[in-house]
Amino acid sequence: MRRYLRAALTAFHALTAVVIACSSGDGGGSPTPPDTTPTDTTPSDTTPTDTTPPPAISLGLQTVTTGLSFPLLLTSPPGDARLFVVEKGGAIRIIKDGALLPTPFLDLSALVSGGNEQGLLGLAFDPRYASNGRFFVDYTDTDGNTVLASYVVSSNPDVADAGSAVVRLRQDQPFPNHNGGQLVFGPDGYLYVGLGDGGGAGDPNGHGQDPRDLLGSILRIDVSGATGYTSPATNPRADNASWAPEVWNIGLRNPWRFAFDRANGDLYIADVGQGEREEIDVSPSPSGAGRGLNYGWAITEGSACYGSSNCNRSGLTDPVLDYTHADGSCSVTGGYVYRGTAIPGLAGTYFYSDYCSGWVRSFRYVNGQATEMTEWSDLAVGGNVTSFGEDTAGELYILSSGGTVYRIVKR
Ligand SMILES: [Ca+2]
Repeated sequence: MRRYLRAALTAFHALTAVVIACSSGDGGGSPTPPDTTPTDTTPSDTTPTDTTPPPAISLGLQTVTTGLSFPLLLTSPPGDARLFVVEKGGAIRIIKDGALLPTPFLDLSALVSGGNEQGLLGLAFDPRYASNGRFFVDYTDTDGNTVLASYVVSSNPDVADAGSAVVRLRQDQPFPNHNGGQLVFGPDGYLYVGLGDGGGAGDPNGHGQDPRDLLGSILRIDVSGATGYTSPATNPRADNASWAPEVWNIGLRNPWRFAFDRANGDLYIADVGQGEREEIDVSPSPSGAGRGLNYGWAITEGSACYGSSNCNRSGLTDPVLDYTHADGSCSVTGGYVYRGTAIPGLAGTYFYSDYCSGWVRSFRYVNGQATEMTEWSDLAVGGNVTSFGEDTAGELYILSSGGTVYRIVKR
């Protein structure tokens, strides 16, 4: 069953978040409610501006595996049929020929911290993984700081070499929350790294708007060497010396998943809001795929001024879509643009969710607008949605905090 989003927005979801890996809550190791800063601007949820009906497709969930511990990410090396699933506690698990392998591909549980928004948060396989066996992880270490490290596979293709760690980048985290953690290789071969604003409520240190530091940004770095990284000369610093060499864009609070449309290179970012609004940003490839953009935080939260009825929006890029917490939503979970082959009618459709509400929605980005905004009631997992996944064929998955991986299928 599918329905237009306008009607769906009236539904109330009473789910309550307790442990949120990506939330607007500002607690550390214990469950805390989201901090709410009052604002006197309450524009309504973004509503469809295009009435094109969504595709006449019925979708459903196919259970791939159960019993995982707080899965946060699913990905695959290029051309590899296996599914690699990141568990928050530090393990990377493999689903091979439909079966969850008992031995983790890699277990970093001794290295990671365990606060609500901490742990093993990101995984990306080198585009040349088939030949170099290299992959990258992002986690918060036992001191709560972000570590980006590379590893290589062992002689057993289902087990990584745990002794092969090369730390590429470290970032101090002033607070336990808002650690970002997404790692994605862009179509240009560079590694994109998501970092939140460093945490606390309302960005107390102003990292979101500061291009000189790495927090509140997506970074773009070259990790093709055996150690360290370099910053591409084509990064925004080329135009503005005040920007740190690594920084690709600024004004993000906690990008809980971003992805490139594998067909055209458009960048989709889901940025978690403070206490009022969740947003999706789409930055087309022909316009630079987010290069040098300022997504607004903490001047704006979603489409509204943050903490004020007025703000200076000069130079800010507004989201293509935002939604409020009115229905019990709390924290956006960004997904992927469907580019698989099993459901051709979904081509170009971007899926996303909300951690607390658990609904699954989609839109198609056309001419700068979100169109065909749809809520897919048959894709609701009945719990918290931590993340989406994309396999090498472009098929999409939904991950629940309860430990189940679902594949989106046609019914
Ligand atoms: Ca924003």
